[in-house]
Amino acid sequence: MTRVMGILNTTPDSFSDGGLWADTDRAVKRALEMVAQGADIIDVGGESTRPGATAVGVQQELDRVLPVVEAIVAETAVTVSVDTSKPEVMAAAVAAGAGLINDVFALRQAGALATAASLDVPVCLMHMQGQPRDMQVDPFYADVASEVEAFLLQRAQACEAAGISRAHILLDPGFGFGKSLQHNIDLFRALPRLCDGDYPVLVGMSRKSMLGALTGRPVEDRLAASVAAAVLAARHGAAVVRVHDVAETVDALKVLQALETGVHCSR
Ligand code: 7PM
Repeated sequence: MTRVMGILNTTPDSFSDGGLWADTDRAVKRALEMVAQGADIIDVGGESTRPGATAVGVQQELDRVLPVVEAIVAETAVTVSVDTSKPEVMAAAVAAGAGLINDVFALRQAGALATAASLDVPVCLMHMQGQPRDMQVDPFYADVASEVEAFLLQRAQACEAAGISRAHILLDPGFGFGKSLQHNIDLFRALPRLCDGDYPVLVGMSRKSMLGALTGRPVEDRLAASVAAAVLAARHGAAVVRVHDVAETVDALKVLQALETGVHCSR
């Protein structure tokens, strides 16, 4: 079955001022809740790489991410993913027990590729056109599916040349990262081909603006749209879906699995 990666935000809660400890405690509780709901991977991010986010310094990202990674690893057997582009954060998070590096820059930042290769954990390579600050200004492709695939295969080659084993590479088309609504749709429809290649594919569409554009709903009302997208991505061959709503996605994937294969888990 397609595995579920739960998204964990470690940015400070703007409504409370309990400081780093309170933010860490809240994030760890949310991670444990997603594990109980069936998440296979918890993606811990310090927001430095989010589109439109203000850049976060290395120390600040370490302060947010490391205590959370340490606590999740101490309390569960779940795979912890670190969502970062900074080599210092990759190294420290893996030393703290993280088992996957999720980099929206696909290890293109200085030092990232060599550091990731030295850490011997799987890596997720995501496609993005441009930089988070300006990527949605005027995205252009002659053929989005072919260009994204070519980029991802080129980054996978660079990883293998740096010593990362083929079995440790995941590819991600990067929905919403330098793509118009039509680009995202065209890319999604090409998923069966991408997923049929040599690498497992991760798909992240949860609550994204393309789902807002398709449904007319604000971000807090995109649950049904997100679950529908996750199910169809799984149907197209995605190995992992990255989601906010773990319980609902796990239910939907169980139904897909049972109705498609005839095999159901009796409980
Ligand atoms: C604002 C806009 C905040 C967009 C957060 C986001 C992906 C990712 C993100 C993805 C992988 C979000 C995005 N998206 N990593 N990180 N794939 N591998 O919606 O699609 O979570 S940040």
